[in-house]
Amino acid sequence: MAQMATSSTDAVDAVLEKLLSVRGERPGKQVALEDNEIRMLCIRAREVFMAQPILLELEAPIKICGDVHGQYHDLLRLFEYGGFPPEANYLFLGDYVDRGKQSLETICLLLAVLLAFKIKYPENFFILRGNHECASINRIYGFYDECKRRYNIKMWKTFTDCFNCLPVAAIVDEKIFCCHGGLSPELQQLDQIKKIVRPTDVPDTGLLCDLLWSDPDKDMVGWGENDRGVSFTFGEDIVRAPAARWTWTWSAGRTRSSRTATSSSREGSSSRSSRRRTTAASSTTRAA
Ligand SMILES: [Mn+2]
Repeated sequence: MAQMATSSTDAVDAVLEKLLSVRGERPGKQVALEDNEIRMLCIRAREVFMAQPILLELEAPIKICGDVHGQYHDLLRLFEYGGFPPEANYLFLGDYVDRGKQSLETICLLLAVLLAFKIKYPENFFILRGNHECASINRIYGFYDECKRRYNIKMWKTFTDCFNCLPVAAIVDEKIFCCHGGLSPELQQLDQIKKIVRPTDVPDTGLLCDLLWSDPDKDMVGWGENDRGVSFTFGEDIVRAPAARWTWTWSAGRTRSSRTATSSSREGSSSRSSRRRTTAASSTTRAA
């Protein structure tokens, strides 16, 4: 017990080692973490999130990654390709759980990396909240079932407490705005994001909902209906309007929320997954 208390970093390292032990193994190979190891990750990561701003201010160079959705072996390959932290800096844009078969390994690896490098490399690794880091969504799309099948319902609730504290947006080098979904008709200035109080569920409407749910539409002018039944779509003119004040480009990770679950054996799919859509709008200049 005394050992647990004094060596929490060692505990994270031990979890990290277990999670990485399946590198190079067949996709689908599971990692058996202890119930208390996962709980430790959730509780400590929650503390880290609450100590961070809800709107992260980051510096380039940083690799920005879209949805992983429980495809753990794709995540491992992504790190192999881009460099394992802290060799490269990363910002993940949300949607770690649901759809794929290994949501638990996926979110645990991301939390373990976050914790392992927090002290030594505090500016190297960040994760944002996606619309699936929300109890009412991941109750339905796979994560709840995986928690219940492999551990227990209490574990799912522990993750919910952690997800409710995730940061929701980031700005890289004061000009690249990043979030899981997109813009909001309510978003007039970035300070509004900083005023969102955590822990929080994702509401059905409003600024937080839009940051996680809205979609760009190149054929749209202004704001439009979203066929997800949640939030809005928006056109290029909407991206350019706040850019007049903020001088930004814009990057979002997003996938459809009504498609079927996927196989975990998606070798070769990492860089061209139709389920990972990372958009970088063109740079705009500050208006006079
Ligand atoms: Mn998604």
